[in-house]
Amino acid sequence: MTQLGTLEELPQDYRDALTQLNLVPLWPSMRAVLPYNVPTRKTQTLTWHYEDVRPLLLQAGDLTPMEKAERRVLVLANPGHGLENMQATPGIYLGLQLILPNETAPNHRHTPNAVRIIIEGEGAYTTVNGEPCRMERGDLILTPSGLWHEHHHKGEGPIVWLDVLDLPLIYQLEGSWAIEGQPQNHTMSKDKSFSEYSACGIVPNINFERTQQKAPMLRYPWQKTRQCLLAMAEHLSDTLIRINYVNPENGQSLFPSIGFGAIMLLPGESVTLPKRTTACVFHVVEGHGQLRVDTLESQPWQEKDTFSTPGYSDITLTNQDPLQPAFFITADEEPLHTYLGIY
Ligand code: 1HN
Repeated sequence: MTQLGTLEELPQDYRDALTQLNLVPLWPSMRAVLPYNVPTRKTQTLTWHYEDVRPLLLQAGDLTPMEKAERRVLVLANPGHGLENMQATPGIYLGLQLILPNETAPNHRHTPNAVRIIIEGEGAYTTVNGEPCRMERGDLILTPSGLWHEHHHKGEGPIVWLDVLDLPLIYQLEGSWAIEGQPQNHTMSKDKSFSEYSACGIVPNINFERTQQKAPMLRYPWQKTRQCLLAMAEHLSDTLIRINYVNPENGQSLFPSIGFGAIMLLPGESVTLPKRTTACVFHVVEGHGQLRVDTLESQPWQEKDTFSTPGYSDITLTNQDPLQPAFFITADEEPLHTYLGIY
């Protein structure tokens, strides 16, 4: 392993001549972009504790009316990527969004894909291309690239959810843009998780068509995911209880850019996850415990917290409740890594 030449070793007039022509010598930066054995990761292991963020989010409700926000969000920005870049991981944006009773976040559509994970509140729904998706704790509501979406809140008290978008990726590709729209009309009374996709392996006998749509199912109710994890846990002892959310028509990830999943930890259980190349974010739906990443000091997590972890790291999750299981919803860049052949 030879020591590569540095910028400082080059004569100043040579460096100036390069700069003049928008040229950069590779060798001084070679190891920075191509380190040996393990990639450079800017993603820091970091927990956003909901009890810390919630008061500031509610304060935003007082400070900024919906008309001045369009979307009232506090972004969970990983400082490793620079706060202003709004990245939780290289390709994932996270934000906590607040809507107060009787407010509406106006209709628009855009190129980035989004999923909302509902954290608190009742009585809100997102209308996606005419399909009203009820929002309940732990549900995933999809607004795929290009689909109209607007949020309504008819309940009492605030509604808060976690937005997960592939915005950093689409923005870097210079492909991020939006269109405003008129308020939507509902084309059905409930979303398709109540009808076409209410049960695995069963479809309606009439008016059901296989579809090539990007996301045929827009709402993934938490209660179904939870039941599925509990049922798996009864049959699979000694394995990690983990599921992937998929498109019900083709079994692929919800988006090409971001994969979603859920994990269940048995009471008192501690698991080290299989090491993976992708960074990952975890949202705690239920439970409390500790997170350990590589040699870092353990960090506590509890219900409604969200944390990020870099790829190529050893992640150990411990459920510290002796009686209750813990549940997480996860988002990662696995689909992209697989597509690119780097997973
Ligand atoms: C967006 O459209 C929403 O529709 C939330 O609720 C967060 C962050 C960046 C760009 C678009 C939403 C967003 C966003």
